[in-house]
Amino acid sequence: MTPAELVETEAPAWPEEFAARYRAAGWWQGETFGKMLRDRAEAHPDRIAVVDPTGGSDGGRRTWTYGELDRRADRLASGLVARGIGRGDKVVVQLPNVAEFFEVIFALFRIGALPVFALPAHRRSEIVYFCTFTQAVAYVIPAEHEGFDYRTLAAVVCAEAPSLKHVFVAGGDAGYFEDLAEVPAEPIGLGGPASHELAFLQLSGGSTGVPKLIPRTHDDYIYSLRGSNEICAVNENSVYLCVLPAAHNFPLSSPGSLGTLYAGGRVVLCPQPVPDVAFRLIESEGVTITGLVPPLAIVWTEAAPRSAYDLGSLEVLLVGGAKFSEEAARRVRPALGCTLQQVFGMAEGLVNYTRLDDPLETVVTTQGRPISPDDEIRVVDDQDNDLPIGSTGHLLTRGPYTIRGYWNAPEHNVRSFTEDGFYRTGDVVRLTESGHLVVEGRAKDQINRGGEKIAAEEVENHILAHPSVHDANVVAEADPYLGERTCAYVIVRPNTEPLRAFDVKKFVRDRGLAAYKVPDRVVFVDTFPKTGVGKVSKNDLRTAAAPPPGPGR
Ligand code: OOB
Repeated sequence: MTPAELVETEAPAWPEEFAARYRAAGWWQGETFGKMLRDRAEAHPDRIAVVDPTGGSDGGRRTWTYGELDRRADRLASGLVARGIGRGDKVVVQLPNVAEFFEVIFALFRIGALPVFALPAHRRSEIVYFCTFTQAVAYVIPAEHEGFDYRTLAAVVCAEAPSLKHVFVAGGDAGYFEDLAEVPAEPIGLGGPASHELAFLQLSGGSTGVPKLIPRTHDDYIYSLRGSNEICAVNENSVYLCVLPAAHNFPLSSPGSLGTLYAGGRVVLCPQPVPDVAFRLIESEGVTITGLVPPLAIVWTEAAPRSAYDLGSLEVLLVGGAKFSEEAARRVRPALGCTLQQVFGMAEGLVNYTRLDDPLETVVTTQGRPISPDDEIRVVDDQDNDLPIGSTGHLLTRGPYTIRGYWNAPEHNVRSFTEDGFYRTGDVVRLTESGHLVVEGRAKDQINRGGEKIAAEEVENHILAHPSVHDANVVAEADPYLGERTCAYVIVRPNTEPLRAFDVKKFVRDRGLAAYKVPDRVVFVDTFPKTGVGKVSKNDLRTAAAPPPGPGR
């Protein structure tokens, strides 16, 4: 099978009857990302598309117009094709918030090669998995970021992922690898993908041992951008500050940097999320809209009244990724002077927003309502029976930008989707009379650490690899800043070396797991509480984790 054919078969598509409906309704308009950038560049070549405040050769401000981003994408695409990268090939992209992120992804979109979006925090364990699972042919990294040398990581990854033929380094000394700046070549005509084909693979927050990959098409993702732009009033005058890691679905598309580029607006990349850096950029770049996870929103809200920077240009603050408390939500406008929009979204698709004209009570007490009239929402009990409005239950959803299955994961798909194609979100919600959703909890075995998702099973598997560990369970415990943090309960094997919490954390870190997945607290126990049928009761462990951190920390 050719890579292009694989693209069609590895990802469950929408049944034709649904696809036809979504086209007829005007949700899917046959646009691709490659064409979208070309159209904007032709319409307004000199308008600024991307501002990278520290990306210049002297570390100063660098801007790319739409015309320049378009030319760069064409030239890079051509150079990548010359290196054998073609349609359907996977390329793991692990870049921080730098302008090259957009050059790389639009070049790949033009070729019809698929970016696999990794986060800067990912390390050997995650990256090797993404590369081997997708048979990626290339890996794009910065030389260094936040004191970490990605070239060293790439050397290890290359040794373990034989499919990798290229490592491209964006910015800094490429060392043993290829400098991304030397790849571009004279543009060649590229056919590009069709709008119903896959655009990229996004990462799922995950609740299983290894992360699942989310196949998004041009049609479905661009619809989510258009819908988000309308709801958040993003237009050509918008200036979006990309604070969260650019590859994450929230800052990428809700409405995020891609929504802003779709609208012909300006994306400003924020190198660090701290108020001092972000507030300076809001003032100097005239930022109108940005998106934050709740812990950052709280820090910004506390810092703003004392800040000397003028935040007057900021019109909208989106907060999502984890539950934003009503109390914190109420403080946004008084402190930052802007309108709050809560966002409850998922990389698998469905995104809910409170609307700009919703009453304040709705904005501070709900997580919004879906983008599309064709987003189908079901709230069900444990047996999949629909519950009346106002009852709390499991959220199932289906719609024009929600995937019908994970990439290349038939056995997971049976569990994660109903037979008629509803995605089991794992979220426990309540629907209000006005059609807004309130997130009440979670049924999936995941920790939401301030918006960063951690699959308990993935961490447990790493802890279990320790020779002195008999058994391990990882659960969420309350954290005043992050909302949740991780607590690992560990049973040590008899007659082995004594273990300290530090040893467990170091062991997990040394196995190449992203730092945010390393347990915040490790507690040694003799047994785990059991449910009536003899399974480990994670609920009881969560309750046990409730007291403030003790000596195990
Ligand atoms: C966003 O996407 P993911 O894929 O990292 O995580 C999705 C999960 C949801 O299933 C839910 O459990 C949780 O994150 N979540 C929220 C939430 N927003 C996301 N839980 C409570 N309240 C919220 N407002 O996190 C994401 C994707 C697009 C836009 C916004 C967030």
